[in-house]
Amino acid sequence: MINTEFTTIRFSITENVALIVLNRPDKLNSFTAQMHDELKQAFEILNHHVNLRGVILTGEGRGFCAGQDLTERKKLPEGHVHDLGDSLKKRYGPLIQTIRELSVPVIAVVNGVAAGAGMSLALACDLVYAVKSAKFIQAFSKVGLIPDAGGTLFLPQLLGTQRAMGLAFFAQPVSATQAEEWGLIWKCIEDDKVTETIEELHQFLFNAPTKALAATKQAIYASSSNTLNEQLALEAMLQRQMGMTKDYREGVSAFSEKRSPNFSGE
Ligand code: T3D
Repeated sequence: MINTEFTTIRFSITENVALIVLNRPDKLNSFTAQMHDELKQAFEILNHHVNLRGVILTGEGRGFCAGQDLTERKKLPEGHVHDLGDSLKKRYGPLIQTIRELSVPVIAVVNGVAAGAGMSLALACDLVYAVKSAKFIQAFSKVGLIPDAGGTLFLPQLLGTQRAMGLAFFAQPVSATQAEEWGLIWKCIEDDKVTETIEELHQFLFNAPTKALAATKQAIYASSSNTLNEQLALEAMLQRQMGMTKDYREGVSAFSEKRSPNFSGE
């Protein structure tokens, strides 16, 4: 087991499955510069970890993540402003891209409110589970901002233009059950099932055909900007690679031998 010491997150890798816990519960795990730095370091470790099988992301306490810590954006002396574009380019953008491009599944278990960039962070993950009491809030307009950290792409892709626009304009909370009905998230879970769900997802990721899931992720994300011909070509290229994996050979043998496959992620 790898357990790296951080302050604003907890980070561990067990059986090649990583768990990242956002850990500023008193401030609903809102993002600070330090949290961004620590997440960047954690994902660098993951990018170099051999035979990584997957990542689970959750939050400590009653919130998942309340977006940017607004106390870091206090009023500056006359003539000075915070360069939010710089913050997005240097911190939020790279984090979202890293999650999307990581070559293993990243699954969010949203344990409480996800607001602003905290909601975008959840939606950047490949699958989202959320406790029934969780709420998703596009809090940006309340502070005079636009949805960011990928929000203006994730929302219309998942919900269509009207719902995306309504949520962004009115910053109206969406319950986890509504989010599941709308297809914003994969599944709602009972509030007391966070630990159990994380354990089940750990087992799933540890036993999964990792390369196939990674290629699935790549193909599904590519589909939004591809033509059908391009997508068919991408599927052929990726399936050729899958046909050469140990997991494919194991899957076919297990089928023939009428037993469960024992995938190694190779
Ligand atoms: O700046 C850039 O780099 C650009 C990028 C921007 C990205 C963004 O995310 S902008 C949007 C920022 N987020 C928000 O505007 C959300 C602010 N928070 C809230 O609206 C509410 O806290 C919630 C609706 C999320 C939850 O409400 P509630 O009533 O359950 O909890 P609470 O009492 O408001 O919060 C609990 C504590 O967390 C409280 O601290 P205290 O008073 O007990 O010491 C509160 O101040 C703190 N907290 C919550 N969200 C933030 C926060 N502190 C700093 N920043 C926050 N975003």
